[in-house]
Amino acid sequence: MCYGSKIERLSRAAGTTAALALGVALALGLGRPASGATAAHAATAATANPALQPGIIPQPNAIVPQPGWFTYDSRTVIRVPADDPDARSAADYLADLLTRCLGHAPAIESGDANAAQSRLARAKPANIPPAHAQSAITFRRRAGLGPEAYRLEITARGIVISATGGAGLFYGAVTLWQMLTPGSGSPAAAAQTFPAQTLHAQTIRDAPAYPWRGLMLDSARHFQSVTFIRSMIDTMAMHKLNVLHWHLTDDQGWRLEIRKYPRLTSVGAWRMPATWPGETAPDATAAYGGFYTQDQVRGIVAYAATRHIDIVPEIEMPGHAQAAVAAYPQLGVTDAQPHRADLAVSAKWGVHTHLFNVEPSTFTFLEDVLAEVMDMFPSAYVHVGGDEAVKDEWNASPSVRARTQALGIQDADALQAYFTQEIGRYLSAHGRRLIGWDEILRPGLAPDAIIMSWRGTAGARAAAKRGNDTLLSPWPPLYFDNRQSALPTEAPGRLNIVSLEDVYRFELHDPTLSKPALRHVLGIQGNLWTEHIQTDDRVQWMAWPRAAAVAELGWSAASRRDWPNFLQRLVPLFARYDALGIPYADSVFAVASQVSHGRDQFTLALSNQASMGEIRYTLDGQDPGPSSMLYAAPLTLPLDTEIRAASFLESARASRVWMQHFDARSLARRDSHDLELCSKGIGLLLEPAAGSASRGAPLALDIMNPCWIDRGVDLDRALTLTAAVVPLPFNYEIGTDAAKLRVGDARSADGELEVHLDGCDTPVVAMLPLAAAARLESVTQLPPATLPRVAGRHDLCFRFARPRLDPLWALDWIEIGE
Ligand code: TNX
Repeated sequence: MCYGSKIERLSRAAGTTAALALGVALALGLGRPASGATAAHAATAATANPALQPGIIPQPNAIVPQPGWFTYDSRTVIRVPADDPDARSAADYLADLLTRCLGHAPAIESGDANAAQSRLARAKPANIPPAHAQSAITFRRRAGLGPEAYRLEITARGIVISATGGAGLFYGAVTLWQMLTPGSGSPAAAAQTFPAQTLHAQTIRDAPAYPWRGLMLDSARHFQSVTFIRSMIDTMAMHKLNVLHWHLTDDQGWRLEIRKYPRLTSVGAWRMPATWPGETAPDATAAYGGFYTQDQVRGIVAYAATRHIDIVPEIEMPGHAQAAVAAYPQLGVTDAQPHRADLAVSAKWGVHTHLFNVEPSTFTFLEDVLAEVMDMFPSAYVHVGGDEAVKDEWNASPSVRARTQALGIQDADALQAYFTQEIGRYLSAHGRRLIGWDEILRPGLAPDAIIMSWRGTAGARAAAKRGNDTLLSPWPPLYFDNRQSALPTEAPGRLNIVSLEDVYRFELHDPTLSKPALRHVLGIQGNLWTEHIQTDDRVQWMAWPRAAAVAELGWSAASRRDWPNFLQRLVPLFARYDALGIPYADSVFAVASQVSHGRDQFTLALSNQASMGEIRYTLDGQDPGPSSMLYAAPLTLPLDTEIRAASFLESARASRVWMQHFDARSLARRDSHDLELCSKGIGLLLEPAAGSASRGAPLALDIMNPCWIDRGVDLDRALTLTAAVVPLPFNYEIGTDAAKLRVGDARSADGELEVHLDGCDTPVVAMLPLAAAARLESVTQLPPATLPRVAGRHDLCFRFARPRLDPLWALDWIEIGE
């Protein structure tokens, strides 16, 4: 129902909107009075069936149905008090969203809204005010609510959004926008039904459970545009998320202009792409990077403030400092063994050993940096990282050891605690609070320091018990660099699956904590690490809707959270995303297929991750609609069939259309997603060089052991194996684990793809030399090999025998045919 840029939505069946709009309206008891429903009946329907309440995310904490209906139409106006810029800004925001979704902007009248409202309140029901006065959305202040709380009162006479704080007014606007866009359907259908929005009278009393509802964005590993950061802020605001934790520095890039130290960005913001030995070395123009100027940052911070989002900057120390040390080598541990002459901004992922040193001059540098950071970011908090600071260099350095001794400090871990305390003191003296990853939780930590718990929730528990404030962002459920499903449509990232449901079911409440300790839990945050997330669109795909689940965890009381109900509310959320052009993952409702095939036909089982709603399909090349064939049981179909399918919830399409053509060739091909990985070392979904981003599904592999298994292959006939492979740079810091990897077992200079029968340590039954692909950067089909004839079905294991660690080989697909 929202107007947006996406043509895709126009293809939705025209009937869908009407059916959904009607279905929702009736189920909600939101139909017009003429429908015959009594107010009392409608009220019971709404309370008795919470699953059918309007698609508000996060779920409000109290909704009380009232008698009557309010009609929102082209005469509706928005009223704001004359001298209340927050109310004006909330009204503008509401008007903008409604314009984009309903094609109509209510006029905003500025005046003494409080007085107008009390006149309205005095009017007796019989003495109905003139039509234009009936249809007003009024923003006004009300004393005594929390800073983010709001009240939304819908009566036949008008809508009043009241709050004590500006954020509350804004959140009331967000809720009302969602209530006015409850369906899903095409913009054309919305235009037909407008003006005809009827809302049941009700009172919403709402306030967040936690003050910190955050999203962390890593702009260091991959850089996102200023425009994108602003759009991310917009989307966060639509979910009542209120903290953007901005990860601005890391080993692979320093992204923030610091005027006193220009090399941090002239050097630290750029890195050469990873290559493998033998790959053509790129020239300097291939450098990857970018940074945010101070002016851009101030603009972003001010913009976020209008959306009631606090931006908390993160400057990593003492580890994850390679880019800074590359820019200013004197900040590093120059006398560590072996001395690193190769300092450049790293293009490798993983944990690096470069740490800041602990000289007074380095603290001066860090304080200078933080002074400029505090000048750009008015937030009460500064995040100083502290994670994964491996102490190899500190332990190996005579000068660091000498300084440690001089300070009377016991060991390298205690030295990091000292480091954090020094920086914390500096921040406190400037009125800011230090936040760090849970590694900073050490004896002597200042009581006002905040622990961000990422290695599970133990850090949060310990911090809260100790009396330190804490935030929950544990791996894996709140790590959005993990994929969301096993579907080949997922973006590159980590192979581990963190589904929407995994996020939603994350339990923030720790029953082992006492009441006073619980008060130290400030909230929750999803973390978007971007090692493998190269583009802005993919950042969004990884974030939404999982960050919508975070929003609900952080906002709604535990008693208001309900997974099936959340799924119902997701359908209109997806429609809003579509309309506003926000890329998102439909993985929870996307159609998944399982195929088995015979000679002339194949059998197809369909499902969705949510196991909810209906799957409807077509075989005639048309996109499925709510009255297309209903999938009930596995389908047996002839070869050369194209099938399209989608999930539907109450007649509304809940997923994108899945489409697949099945013929002998496609059925013979299995890609890395269809195969099983031999091990679970470091599972990633990767793509070849950045330029090949448009190829099909990313490559699924364990970088510690590139090896795949195809189960139950019928080898009764003489069969040929074709495989497509690609070399990838091994750009991972894995420390001493590198020595454990199996390499150097190749028979030729470039290595081979080996095929083993029923196991991976059995003798090789076929071998495909890699020479044909070894000097290319793209996916290459190798010359075919013949498989042995063996009776019955067998497992085939595919593994790469390679002379060196680098390049790392990935299998894109195999084809087994006659
Ligand atoms: C660990 S979580 C890190 C990050 C990585 C992330 C995902 C944390 C505090 N540190 O540096 O990006 O894993 O790979």
